[in-house]
Amino acid sequence: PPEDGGGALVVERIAQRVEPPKMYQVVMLNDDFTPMEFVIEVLQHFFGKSREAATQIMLKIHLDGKGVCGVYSHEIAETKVAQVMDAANGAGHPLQAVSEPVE
Ligand code: NFA
Repeated sequence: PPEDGGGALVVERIAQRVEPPKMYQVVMLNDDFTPMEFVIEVLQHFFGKSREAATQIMLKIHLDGKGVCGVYSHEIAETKVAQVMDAANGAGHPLQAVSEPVE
């Protein structure tokens, strides 16, 4: 009969490295037409921001040209972008959002 090397129990140890999930930031772009109030409401509704935090982010986008609204897994980030674009489209505003990998 075949020998197993003498051990009744063979323990195999597998070293496994798991990468942290890649994260994506949702970035909103400034434009000259979307009302500030609309941007604040989008940030509160879809990104869970307080009125105060939403106002700061909106002003950052207004002054710098763009700003990060939040950081999420790929699927959630894509959903946020679609929600922003749908809301903006529905209201007739040109507001744009994109998602990009962090780092
Ligand atoms: N720049 C827009 C305005 O002056 C406000 C705005 C802020 C638009 C952030 C888009 C993003 N009405």
